[in-house]
Amino acid sequence: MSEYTMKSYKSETKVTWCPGCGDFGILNALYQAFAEMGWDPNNTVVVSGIGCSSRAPYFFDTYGMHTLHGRALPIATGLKLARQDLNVVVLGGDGDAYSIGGGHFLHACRKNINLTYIVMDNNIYGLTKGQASPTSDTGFETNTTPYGTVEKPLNPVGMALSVGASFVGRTFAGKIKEMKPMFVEAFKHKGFSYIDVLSPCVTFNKENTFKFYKSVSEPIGEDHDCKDYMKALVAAHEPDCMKLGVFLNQDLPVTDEGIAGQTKSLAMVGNDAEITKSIIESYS
Ligand SMILES: Cc1ncc(C[n+]2csc(CCOP(=O)(O)OP(=O)(O)O)c2C)c(N)n1
Ligand code: SF4
Ligand SMILES: [Mg+2]
Repeated sequence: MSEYTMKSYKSETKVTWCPGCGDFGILNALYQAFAEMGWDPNNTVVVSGIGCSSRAPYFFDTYGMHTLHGRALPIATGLKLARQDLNVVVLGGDGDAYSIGGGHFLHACRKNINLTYIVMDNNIYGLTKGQASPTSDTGFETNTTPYGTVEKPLNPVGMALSVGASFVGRTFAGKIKEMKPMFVEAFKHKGFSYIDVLSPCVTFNKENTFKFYKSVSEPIGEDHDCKDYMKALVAAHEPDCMKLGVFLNQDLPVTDEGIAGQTKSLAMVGNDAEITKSIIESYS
């Protein structure tokens, strides 16, 4: 039995999200999932970028880093490479993840760093009061698209799969009971685990509501084989609905472990000063 409960991870900082925001449900499921993992708060770091959702580190009584817009993943990657013993969870929004942070997202998937990335996807920029994001639906009217966005939305689950993520899931903030076990599964996964959570912004997005997400989503189904990459791709591109569940969960080589192995063998061939000198010389 873990000595930690949900309360062990809750900070005293007041959660300033709007009443009814989908992010509340995700936060609660995360407290529960941390408790189930039995993670020591002193050994756990929540990293975020910028956005309403990215305020999350303040609400955890763990270590936290509220970083730069779109830069949570590279910072978390550096942290994990330096301190493999830490539990690293990255949180943020769809703008942070898929727009300004899009380049980092695809490389994090590819590199398979041993951390978890949970995106609170509300199809809008919430913090800056309602601009279209990469996941906004075509025709969606926002401050930046007053006549409706003409672009096709990004399919983040399909993208993560296509660039090599080893664990890919999607859930919905309205499914409180389903979020926690999926988060736990992602935390237990060795490598980069990524979950897109449909999370209504009740203030600036009147289209993608709890009712809307419920009507357009359905479970991926118990017969889905999450070791089968091609089946995961097909499910991610289902034209008529958004599938919810774990699309892919595969064991692939993990970069932070690989790098640790290389550093260890370098240390065996010479002392630190010689290695540093040779690195500096290679740049001159
Ligand atoms: C470099 C930089 N560009 C733009 C901004 C302004 N900005 C702050 S948050 C944000 C978008 C937030 O949207 P999202 O990541 O979806 O988070 P949400 O607020 O919806 O949870 C933007 C554009 C910024 N802070 N820094
Ligand atoms: S503006 Fe939207 S995303 Fe931000 S706290 Fe309010 S409901 Fe949530
Ligand atoms: Mg958003």
